[in-house]
Amino acid sequence: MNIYNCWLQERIVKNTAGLPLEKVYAEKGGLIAKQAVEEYRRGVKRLTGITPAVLPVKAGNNSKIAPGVFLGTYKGFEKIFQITTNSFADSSADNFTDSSAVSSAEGGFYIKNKDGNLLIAGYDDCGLLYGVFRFLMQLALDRDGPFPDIQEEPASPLRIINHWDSITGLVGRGYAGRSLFFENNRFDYNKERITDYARLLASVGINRISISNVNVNNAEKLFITKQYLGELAKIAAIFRPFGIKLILSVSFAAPMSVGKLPTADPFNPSVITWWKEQTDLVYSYIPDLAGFIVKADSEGEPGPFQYNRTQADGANVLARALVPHNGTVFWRCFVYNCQQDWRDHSQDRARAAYDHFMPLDGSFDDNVILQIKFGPYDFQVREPVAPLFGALKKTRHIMELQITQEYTGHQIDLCYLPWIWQDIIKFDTAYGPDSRIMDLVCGNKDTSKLEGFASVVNTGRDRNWTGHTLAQANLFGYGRIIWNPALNAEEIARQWSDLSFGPGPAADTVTDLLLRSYPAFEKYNAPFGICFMVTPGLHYGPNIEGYEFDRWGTYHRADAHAIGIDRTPSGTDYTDQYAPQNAAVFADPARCPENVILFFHRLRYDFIMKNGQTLLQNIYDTHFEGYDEVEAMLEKWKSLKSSLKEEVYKPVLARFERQLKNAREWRDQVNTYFWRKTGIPDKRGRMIYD
Ligand code: GCW
Repeated sequence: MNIYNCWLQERIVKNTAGLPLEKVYAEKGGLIAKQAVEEYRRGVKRLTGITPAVLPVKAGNNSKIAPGVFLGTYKGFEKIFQITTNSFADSSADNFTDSSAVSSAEGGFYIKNKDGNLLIAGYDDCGLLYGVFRFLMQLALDRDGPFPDIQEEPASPLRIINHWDSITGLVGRGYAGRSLFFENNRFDYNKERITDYARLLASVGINRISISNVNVNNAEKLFITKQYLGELAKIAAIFRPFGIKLILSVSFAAPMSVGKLPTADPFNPSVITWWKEQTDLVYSYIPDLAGFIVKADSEGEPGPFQYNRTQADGANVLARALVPHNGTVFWRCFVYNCQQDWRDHSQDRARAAYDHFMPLDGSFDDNVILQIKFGPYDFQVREPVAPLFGALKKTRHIMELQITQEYTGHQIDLCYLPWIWQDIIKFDTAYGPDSRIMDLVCGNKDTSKLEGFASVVNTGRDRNWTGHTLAQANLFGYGRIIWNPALNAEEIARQWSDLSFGPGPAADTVTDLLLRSYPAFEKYNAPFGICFMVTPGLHYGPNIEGYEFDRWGTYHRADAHAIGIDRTPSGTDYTDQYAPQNAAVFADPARCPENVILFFHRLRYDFIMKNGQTLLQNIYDTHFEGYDEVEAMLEKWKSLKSSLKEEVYKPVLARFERQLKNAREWRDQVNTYFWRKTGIPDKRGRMIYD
């Protein structure tokens, strides 16, 4: 494994299917289609050593020419090979006016064996690009036997990466070195590296990217001005051939901070005009910009509340400026009171997103997309799925995930995230039939407004991109699972390990480690969905009462007898934000899933759980087990010493060693905390410190 190449390793494979790889016949196409041909050429060279000859496809009879691989579009191949693509969605995508509203047919492709040739066809140019990457993935997996026919369409039209990078070079919640794009208060990047990044992202289907933080600081506010637009246009140009469009983070108060107006009130005519003119300017530099992302009225960022306007009023003023350019506003729903008083039990932060946004369903313009964190809090190790999903009927929206391991071990601890994403994606919102997140995202866009996913990414300037080399699996897994939510975490782990290490015993071991990592992490972390027992600010390592008397609204309120917040009708009634069936399940401790039971209930420590043991004993047990698991994982990694290159083996070893220390702190601090509170010993007499 070469740590830089991630899942696009150079490795000679067998081509047992005997594919005619040497000749590639390419239909004439645009920028992205040309990139697809280039990716075919590079990929085949990387996997076979062959440099294919690129020849044009000729209309009419191709039977006389030497067999080869044909790259083109459904339409083209319909004529040449009489392949009908009825099974695919029709071209109704053309009816969409908004650049971010794509039908799921867009990006679709098929790979088909035909008379000794292999055809790779896209519904559109992006589809061809994805088809080529899918073909290369299959080739790299090096399976025996004939090459399979494959046909895919992305489940999620929007597959977005958000960077939280700052122009200073610092990456917000970044654990893989400095920014790939910025350093020292300016754009500073290696073009070749950004091209490689675009390739990596496109190879797993990413089609939108924002490169700077949603907290828009001073210099970043000027990204929408002439001072920086030229630089941004250059970045957009690197991503463009890979089918990835730029999204720009903007500040709601830009009319003041940038435009020097006395107000940013969305109803003020000069504010409306300012946004229009500024947006026109932005698009004169980047005509295919996907739109703006906005964090408003959240953790100190300005927003419409200041002017007694609603979130919809705020979003719509930007949306209207974007309409002439087919642009979209991605409006985040992370709106909550971060100045709470811990003494006040009447407020519940978990309710915030739904309370703010549900009453506005239907008030947002068509080119506004709400971006909603997957859970009601903030990317915790385990949270229930946020109740806006399934409930929103008239407003386009996407789900926000976090690949960067802010609360899940800082890319020091191994924590394979598709494990939890598959739970989220399979969650049934219980609004009628076919109402799991995966059904909603795949559903008819007239009835389901869930259009995809955005995720805060885990990459930086570290040579291996992700700090922890095995955290590459999370970036890969994000792309794969949102492309096809029917894939399970296990298949994805296997694919990633085989692609990265080459199929074989090392890949088997790595797959096993990935799959064990999330359950282990969850066990030694905050128990049963209680959330926020992390070190404040840093968010690595335990601090059981770190947020307990603070302003952030994330309390567990443990005393000598009980822990948790009653979010049922007898408490804050958060459960009522869910569809009735789910509300009933969550509100009933006997039926509530145990991995989130402490999110919904205040329970006594002697509450008996499904395994017949008390809650307290379960807390003790999981924390001992979590630590033991990490110990076993470390040993397992050591077994790979002789089969891996040092640059792969050693840094991961060092991380496992740090993880073990971290797991020990978690185990002992959590166990001691509850032992001190309750005075009830561990039934099995293991060591709990006083
Ligand atoms: O998770 C929290 C982070 C902040 C972040 C915020 C957000 C960009 O601690 O660093 O700010 O969420 O999502 O807006």
